[in-house]
Amino acid sequence: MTMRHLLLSLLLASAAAEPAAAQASTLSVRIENVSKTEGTLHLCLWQASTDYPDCDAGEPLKRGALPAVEGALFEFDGIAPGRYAISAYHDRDKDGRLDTNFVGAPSEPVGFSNGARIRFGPPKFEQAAFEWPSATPLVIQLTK
Ligand SMILES: [Ca+2]
Repeated sequence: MTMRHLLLSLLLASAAAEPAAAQASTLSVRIENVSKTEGTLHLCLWQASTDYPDCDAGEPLKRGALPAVEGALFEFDGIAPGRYAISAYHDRDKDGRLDTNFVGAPSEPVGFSNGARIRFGPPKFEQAAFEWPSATPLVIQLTK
């Protein structure tokens, strides 16, 4: 074995020994179009799930909450590379859930990653999905 081959073998061995978690990074997402600075912003980070985007009753990978303020930045720590989607809502009355009207449509502002929107129902995971790490900053626009 030549020195060059030995070095290459060592490099490959160390790369293979590297745990996948070492590539995990902090996923930052900015919430825009927050119309009122009262209440709480709720965020859910999902991997492919049929529960998407039900942040209250579903089982997301991670959840987060922070005070409602325009441009609020939330960070999900230790996110491995992969395909994800985020759902968010503004809990204006601070009752800890997304209020809905008589036809089941949200009566509090909601937002989805990838610019997905409600059209005759909530977006599917695939419509809101993005690849992490992302080359562009993640921004969610709330809409009522
Ligand atoms: Ca609420």
